[in-house]
Amino acid sequence: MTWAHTFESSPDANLRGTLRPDFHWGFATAAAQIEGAWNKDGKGESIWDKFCHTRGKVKDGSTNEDATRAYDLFKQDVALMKSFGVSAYRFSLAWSRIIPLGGAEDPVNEKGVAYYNNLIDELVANGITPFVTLFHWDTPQNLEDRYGGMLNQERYTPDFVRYARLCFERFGDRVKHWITYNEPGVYTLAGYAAGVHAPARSSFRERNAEGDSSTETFTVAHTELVSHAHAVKVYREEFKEKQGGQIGITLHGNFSEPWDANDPQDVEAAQRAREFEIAWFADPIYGSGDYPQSMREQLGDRLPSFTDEERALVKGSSDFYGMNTYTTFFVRHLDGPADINDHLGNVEKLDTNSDDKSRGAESDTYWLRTAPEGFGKLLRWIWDRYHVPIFMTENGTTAKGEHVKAPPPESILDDKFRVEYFHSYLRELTCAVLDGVDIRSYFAWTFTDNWEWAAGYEDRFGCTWIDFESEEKTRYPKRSSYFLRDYFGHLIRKN
Ligand code: GBH
Repeated sequence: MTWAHTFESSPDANLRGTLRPDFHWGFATAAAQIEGAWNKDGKGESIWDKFCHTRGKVKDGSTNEDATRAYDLFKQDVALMKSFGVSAYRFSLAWSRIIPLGGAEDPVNEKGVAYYNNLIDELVANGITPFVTLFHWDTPQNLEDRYGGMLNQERYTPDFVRYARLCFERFGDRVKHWITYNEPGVYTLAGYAAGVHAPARSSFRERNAEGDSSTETFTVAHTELVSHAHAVKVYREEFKEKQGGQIGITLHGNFSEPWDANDPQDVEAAQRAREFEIAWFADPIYGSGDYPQSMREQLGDRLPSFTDEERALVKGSSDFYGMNTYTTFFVRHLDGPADINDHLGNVEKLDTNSDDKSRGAESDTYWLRTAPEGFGKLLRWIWDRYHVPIFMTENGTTAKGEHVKAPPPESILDDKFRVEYFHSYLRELTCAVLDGVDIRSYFAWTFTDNWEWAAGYEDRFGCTWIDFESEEKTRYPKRSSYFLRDYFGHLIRKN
């Protein structure tokens, strides 16, 4: 089943050709969520392999041993993407597939390198531009065991830099768009503050045997920023000139709206929430060169300080702003001093505001609601504060009712809810472009249903439905794939 959409006699007619001819669109994925082959061809263990093999950690008890089998089926996947008319594909490399033990002195796994070479070649042969993320949360387990992973900035940084350099060397002749880290904030908040993601550390002993949410969270963030900057320095000094690519980081951030827009304390709280979530990483890179004042005030010495050398290295260390965003929350200020384990800026996150207005239609994921207006505001907030080109690197949704037995009926594949989500968000994106915001890509999250981390196979974010019961992980495109094809066909200017 395929679908075609036209926009000529719709309110979208006048948006035709609004996006630049070299605007990239496609899908984004992450290695640990799709590849499978978790221990095949020499791949080493990652912290997510360990996490999902630990009883009680993943909601449905599943592992990512097979996932969507993208490792085996990449040619089929590239062909499917091509049929959707994408111009680009954003995927991540599994560090422990390339360097099984992870460290700077550890051996390279040539079979792992070959897999990514084949994938990149297949993309290029099909006219699809690869956008490569070095790190999407899957730290080699051995580095965790050896010295505590990112808690040890001094030992971790050279290991990450060697991995990055190897990737530039081996893939940089064809890869011109590099992303160092995916969502460094989510990695540390979920892994070290809440303890619900790998490596599963926090102050909460009912959940995690070790950790300190009030300090480790910020230590790990600091390591991510500094190691990112070192990798970028290597790229700029040793590769950029001959390879001619760009390099940056992708930050996660939802928009925060005040619960009561007439209460100055809530207005301030919303700004503070954006700073804790976004400016935490973005100010050091694109702004003041230091953590936001609001964070320093609340966290004191628990927030690390940049040495002069680190500050100079981090500031300006991203050629673009990689943006992942999904939804909007209402936030209300809390009275009294912040909890020691607070990471939100002493606010409460709510689904409705003081007028009982909902933040948006419910998806199949508790935190995610369709909230396009906040997306439009977020784009302008980032543009006004940092003024760097924005690459949208993730955006998408789950939809209720997609847990059915294969083959999925047409009513399920006709995913109106997801189509409406994309349509409303892309209209906001286009309006922001018309207002002068420099936006250069859009990657939908995600290509196919996949292994959604600690939520297992329960959250289906794909624009293609997957039969996880079948040996071949049979792919069934949903209508949203064709909607994106047709809508971008309308929005992107043809020279
Ligand atoms: C992205 O992260 C990831 O990059 C991707 O791998 C993942 O599959 C995708 O989103 C979909 O989840 O504090 O209770 O409000 C998005 C990360 C997930 C971060 C939810 C904030 C907190 C929920 N977000 N999370 S809550």
